[in-house]
Amino acid sequence: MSEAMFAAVDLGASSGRVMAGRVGPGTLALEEIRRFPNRPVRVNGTLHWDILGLYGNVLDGLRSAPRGLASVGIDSWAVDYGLLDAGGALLGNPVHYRDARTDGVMERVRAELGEDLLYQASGLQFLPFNTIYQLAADDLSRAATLLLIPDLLAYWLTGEIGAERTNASTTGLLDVRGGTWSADLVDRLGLPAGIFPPLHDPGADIGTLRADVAAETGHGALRVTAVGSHDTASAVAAVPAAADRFAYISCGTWSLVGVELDAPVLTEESRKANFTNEGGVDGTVRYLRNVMGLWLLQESMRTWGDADLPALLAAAGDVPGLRCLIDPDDPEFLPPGDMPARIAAHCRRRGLPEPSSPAETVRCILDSLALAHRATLRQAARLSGREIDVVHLVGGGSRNDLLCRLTADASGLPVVAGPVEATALGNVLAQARAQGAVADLAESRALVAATQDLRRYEPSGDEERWSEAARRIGLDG
Ligand code: LFR
Repeated sequence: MSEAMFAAVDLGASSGRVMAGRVGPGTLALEEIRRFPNRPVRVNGTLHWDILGLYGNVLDGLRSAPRGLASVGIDSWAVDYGLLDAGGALLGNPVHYRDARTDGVMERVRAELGEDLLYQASGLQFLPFNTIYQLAADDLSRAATLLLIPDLLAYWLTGEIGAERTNASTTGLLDVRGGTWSADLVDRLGLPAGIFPPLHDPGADIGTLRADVAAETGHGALRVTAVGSHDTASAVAAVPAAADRFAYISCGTWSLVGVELDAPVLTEESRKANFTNEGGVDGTVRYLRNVMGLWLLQESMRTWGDADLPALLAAAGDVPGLRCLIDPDDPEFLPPGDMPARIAAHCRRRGLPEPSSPAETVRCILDSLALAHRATLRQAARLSGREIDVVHLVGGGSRNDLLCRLTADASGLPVVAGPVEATALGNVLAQARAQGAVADLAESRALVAATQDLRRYEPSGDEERWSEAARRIGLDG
């Protein structure tokens, strides 16, 4: 097959982009068409996504994209949703998963239904913002349809309603074995069963652009194809791994750290370690845990105003390592707000040294993330039985040279960093597969490995130093 061009809409928690991807034999190239910030807005005390602003940017991006696209695919962060009324109109603005409306809800649902029942049904880790807890906190009285964010945008583009399976797997309401909505959980929670749309897999044809959208963007009868619409599913699909024995860290606002399996792990040990079995492309299982990720740095930067990131990272590289440490996954770091102050207070409460400058704070964040990566990689290997020869660190975090190096040193494993745009590449590759331009997952990954810029970091070998630091903050994995 000759070359084909696809558009990828990729919405992250802090920025979105529309990319054009060219795929052909030996070719995989991305061009950025439009990039825009994704800024949550607090209204009447509730933190919302600016969903119309995002959709407007998607339309602008498509308008600027080259003609002759074979299709467009959409992915975004997980768990969040919009509700439609019976006429198909959006009820209210989607709420941000970091909003406080779910405070205490997970604990209540867990107590009522039992942790084991929830885990056996959905295989999902316990995160306070999972869709299941958001729905338990929401008013569903006028809701006719629930659409996860990429499905909502696809609906606006095409008029077609559906739920893409990789993202649906993050709701906590998808049966981890059967891959269908869990009627049992829906029933036990008293949720209206009719709001959950028909499911489809990556590669499915969603529909063509509505006539008004086609006219507005100038794309005629452009097809919208389902991709791994959970951004992490798309990112993992584009990990340039050549064999099975790899782990991945999809590193952006979050670090998603885990392995790819054929079957879920639902043991008690896995539940207690809070590992998740999310759906990947081709029915694979993304067995992983959420590590707080670069959110700690992003939110610190927001507090510092117009700080210069490259200069700060260079300064952090000169700060002596492993002195100030935190447990990055402490729930106190989840909401927005003054991050450097929270980090200092976290250290103070534990009688640990506090960072006293932005450079020390950045070093503290990166050392601590490397320790959390190390612990989670070890747990993933132990709990799944999968041996790990190499760690693929993909996403925006792969640009962070210091974090890549620290992760290799901490884990004692080689780290292959890149591609930066793994999610958009995974999005494009799912579309290319639907067109027959790429055969399967293995061929997709080989194409990524052959065409994208990757860097390899060998571990320095000072394991004992990292083990001692991990013990100090109880992150020994
Ligand atoms: C990463 C991500 C994670 C999910 C979190 C919240 O962008 O999709 O996988 O746990 O955002 O949706």
